Amino acid sequence: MLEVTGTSVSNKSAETLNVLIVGAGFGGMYMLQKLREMGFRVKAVDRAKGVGGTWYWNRYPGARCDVVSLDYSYSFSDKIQQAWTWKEKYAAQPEILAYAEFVARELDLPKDIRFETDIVSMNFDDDTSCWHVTTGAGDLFIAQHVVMATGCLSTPKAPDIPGINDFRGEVYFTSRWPEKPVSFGGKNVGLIGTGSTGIQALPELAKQAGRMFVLQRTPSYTLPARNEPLDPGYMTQAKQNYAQRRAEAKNHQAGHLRATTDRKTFSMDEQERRQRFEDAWGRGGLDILGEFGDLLIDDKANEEIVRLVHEKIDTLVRNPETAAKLKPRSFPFAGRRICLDTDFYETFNRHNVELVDVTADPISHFDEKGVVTKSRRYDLDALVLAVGFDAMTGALLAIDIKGQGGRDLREKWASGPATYLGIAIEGFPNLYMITGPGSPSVLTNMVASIEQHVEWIADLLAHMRDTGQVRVEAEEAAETGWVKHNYEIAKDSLLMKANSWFLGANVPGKPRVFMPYAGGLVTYRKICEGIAAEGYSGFRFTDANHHEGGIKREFPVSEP
Ligand code: N01
Repeated sequence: MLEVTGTSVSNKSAETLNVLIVGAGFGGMYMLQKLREMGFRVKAVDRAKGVGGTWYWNRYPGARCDVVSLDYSYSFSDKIQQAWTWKEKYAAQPEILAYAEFVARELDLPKDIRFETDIVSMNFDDDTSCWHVTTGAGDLFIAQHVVMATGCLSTPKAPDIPGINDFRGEVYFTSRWPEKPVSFGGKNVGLIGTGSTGIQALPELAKQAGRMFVLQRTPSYTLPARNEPLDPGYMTQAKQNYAQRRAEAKNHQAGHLRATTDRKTFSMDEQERRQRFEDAWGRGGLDILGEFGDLLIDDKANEEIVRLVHEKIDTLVRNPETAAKLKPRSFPFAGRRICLDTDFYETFNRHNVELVDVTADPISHFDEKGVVTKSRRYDLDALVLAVGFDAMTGALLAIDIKGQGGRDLREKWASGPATYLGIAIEGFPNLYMITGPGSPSVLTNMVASIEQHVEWIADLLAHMRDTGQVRVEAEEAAETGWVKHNYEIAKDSLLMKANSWFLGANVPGKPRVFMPYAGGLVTYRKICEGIAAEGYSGFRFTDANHHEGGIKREFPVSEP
């Protein structure tokens, strides 16, 4: 039997690759296409039965992207962007999954993806500078490089609620929603979680449920999406102007088109300011952020937008007690990720919906029939859990990753993730992350960030091939500097003033470290380009001739 450091693998022969990609969501799909085009022998694996990542798993009713579909799509292929026609301003999950499947078919990706394959361990072999990667079924890949396209929000958070396993009714995780439609007709349904996911799911669940109990611990700030069908004429015109649209999006720190301004909130009188807020609220989406440039910087300006949201809740929700409970007060607007909704507040006017404030009346436990709070019990037929994710590090640390000299990633990151650019990790050579912690990722349009990372990693691998390098690793000083830079940028921002998943605060015991890079995608891209132009400063390379193991490893091109 073939033995891999600490892990026994089956005696099936190992598959040898230049690059293994873990994950076949938007990141893994593009990485696969890019490296295949460059002639690398590359494969991707994914635990799902198909492509799409987030959009494969999060099939809950109401799931929708809150970046406009024209921007939340690949820009790397004009053929693809011309061939695909979006139906809605903000695409719903089925449409985005259909898009991912369309791209996969167009590029013939599935032939190089092994689905229903979990990676459980990865060991770096110092002698050969290769990764030995083991699947849950005991199969082995030996790859010189591994790209982790494992997603930022892909590992569901465990619901830390006493007795939840005693509940005998139906239980659904929004992040692992069944493929077959679920019927809640006439049932008593409980919903836990009022972040982006719960806010999207509630209006759809409430339409079906007999009674709907929303167990809210912390209210979120949500803005009306004002989603609408995309007029075919508009779509045709948008396709004609795609190149310009993509170029403009590239110049935006968030990676998608959004109005920006230097105008200050208090540069105009109350009435004028109010009119601007009203107009932006009416247009929907994140337009409101383009009205004043200091809303997310200046505390007093931020209080103005908080006041607006509170007043809107009072207008939209008929029951004043319910309205009061729905008002976020414990953190600034955008301290946590802003949500976009369709009829979230209006749903509380339905006769079958009840808001339960589980901060005021905490959940004591679940029993087999339902949930018991300090003062009441709620018998339930079904429970929907929209409790979030072990974000950014969860999927990476779920795998037992041992780097150079057997260094353990879980130990290295015990007090929080440390990376260089959110792409590489000191002590873990030839390993790359797409949208890893320390990169703009979740603070931007994910597809834009993914494309930037895929292209940068591809260039790095091309550079290695061209210069005969077999090994690349981040230098310790570079990584320490990047971690410090990340902290300096985030430390005074509103993002530090809320217990958010950005900080790991939603997972008990997780270190409190602000994980994404808050300096913006344009700035970040320039830094990455500068580093590449300097011959990849902060990275140490080893060429084939100086490799300690003395190997001469080449990058064979794949067979036609
Ligand atoms: O998760 P969350 P999410 N008892 O962590 C509650 C992306 N996304 O899945 O705040 C009671 O935001 C928790 O309460 P609290 C987007 O980036 C994108 O909604 O901890 N409640 C909170 O209300 C988003 O930010 C789209 O007090 C418990 C909720 O569960 C990210 O995914 C759509 C609890 C979790 O909110 C995560 O959003 C949807 C407990 N024990 C999501 N444990 C797009 O449109 C947790 N909660 C692209």
